[in-house]
Parts: sequence; C-alpha cells; structure tokens
Amino acid sequence: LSVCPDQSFQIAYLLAHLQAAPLAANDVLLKPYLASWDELIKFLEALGPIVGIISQEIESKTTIIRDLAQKAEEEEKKMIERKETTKQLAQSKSSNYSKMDQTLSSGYTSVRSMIKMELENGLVDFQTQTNSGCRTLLRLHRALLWLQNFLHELGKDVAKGERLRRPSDLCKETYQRTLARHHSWWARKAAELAFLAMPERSYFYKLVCVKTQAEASVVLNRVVKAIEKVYKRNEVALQEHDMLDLP
Ligand code: 1Q0
Repeated sequence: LSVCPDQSFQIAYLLAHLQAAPLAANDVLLKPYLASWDELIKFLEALGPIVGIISQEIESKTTIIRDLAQKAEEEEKKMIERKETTKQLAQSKSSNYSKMDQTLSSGYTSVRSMIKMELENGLVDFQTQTNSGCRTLLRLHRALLWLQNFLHELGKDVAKGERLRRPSDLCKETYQRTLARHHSWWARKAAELAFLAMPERSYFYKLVCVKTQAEASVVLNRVVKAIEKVYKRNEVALQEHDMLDLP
C-alpha cells in the first residue's frame, strides 16, 4: 500500500494550517495562511481539469505574495550585509554608526506587518490595479468568505425525513451571495462551470472519513470555526486601513 500524504488533500492539514495562522491578539501569519490555500488547491486538483482555472488563479495569487516576500527578504539580507560592511568600516575608523544598527524585520511575516510595510513604502495603490500584497490578499480574503459560507452550509444537518441539499447547489448559492459580486462576467461563467464539478456528499464524507451527516458536521464545523477566526482578523486589519475595496 503506497500512501502519499503530501500529494492529496487532507482536511487535517488544512485545519492545522488554519489553526497555526493566528498570531498574537489580532494578526495572521502569512506562511500558514498561504499553506491553507496550497491545501485547497490539492482538493481542487482532484476534481479534474474543469476547475483547473480556479486552482491556477489561487496559485497565481499565492505566488504573487510569496515572490514579494522573497524579494523583500533578499533586499533585507543585502541591507544587513551593507550594514555590516559599514559597521566594519566604522569600527576601523572608530566613528559612531550606532543609528544604523536598528534591527530589520521582514515585512511579509504577517498580514499586519505586510500592510504596514507596503503602506510605508508606498506600494499600495488605492486608485489603480497593481500587484501589491495587500490587494492580492484581499482577493484571497474574499474567496475565503465564500469557502466559510459553503462549508457552513455543507456542515448543516437536517431533521429526519428532510432531504440534504446537493453540494453543487450550496456552492452556487453561497457563491452568488458572497464572491460573485466581486467577479467579472467571465469569472462568474468560470465559476458556473466549476459548480458542475463539485462532487456529491458521499465524496466529502470519504474525504473527511465519516459515514453520516452528523459526523461530517462535527469535522466541517471545526474547519468553519478556524476559517472564521482567520477571516475576521484579516477583515479587521484590512478595514482599519481602508483596504476592503482595493482595485
Ligand atoms: C468546485 C469548486 C467550486 C468553487 C466555486 C467558487 C469559485 C469561483 C471562482 C471563479 C473563477 C476565478 C477566475 C478569476 C477570478 C479573478 O478575476 C478574481 C479577482 O482577481 P483580480 O486579480 O482579477 O482582481 N480572483 C479571485 O477572486 C481569486 C480567488 C478565486 C478562487 C476561489 C475559489 C476557492 C476555492 C476553494 C476550494 C474549495 C474547497 C472545498 C474544500 C472542502 C473541504 C472539505
């Protein structure tokens, strides 16, 4: 029996990443946040080529933020190296360069540090579209609200005798009341195609290793809670900086 735990979607990983994301009282770490999206991409990849456009879209967004983070880190390293040479020079000249000793910290560690750093460096454009980390995060953030709504609906149990609704219908409905308003006509068409690929409940039960809706509810609601915590923190952080409508 060959098991490839890193290649297929696992709800436990998704949950672990989400739970690792909250930082201090009101912040969110970017690494686990993006890792949650990586895990969701795995879920989508198992559904076949129809939803390929969606996984590509998520990947392009996570890549933008990761690339920015990497560049910032490289810049930082260069700065430190420069600082060290300056310090050595200074020491040899025995003059005082202590002002340059302020510790540098990477801007892309958390959502709030990213917002702060990008604002301070004039990287956030409030008028025209750019690939700032903030506007990119906002796209993922809006999509996360859809996911939270969808999983919440999927996790609802019904009274005996009542019929459970199909995941693809729940997907469509929750999309229309959340993410659709931010999407162009083309994106909405792509979404409609994706709904068709949404598997039946039995698929989700297998995925989370349960047999009944009641058991599925327990697992799904745990994920919904974890998403909620992260979502709320990001919502507040973006809102505090007037970033909920970034173009
Ligand atoms: C079967 C899955 C159905 C998912 C249905 C909803 C998603 C609709 C996506 C629409 C297509 C995206 C095309 C491009 C959109 C962009 O225009 C838009 C804005 O970006 P920009 O740069 O043009 O301003 N981009 C986005 O909104 C980014 C995010 C879109 C994708 C969101 C989909 C999230 C999917 C999550 C996976 C479902 C996992 C279920 C897990 C179950 C666990 C038990």
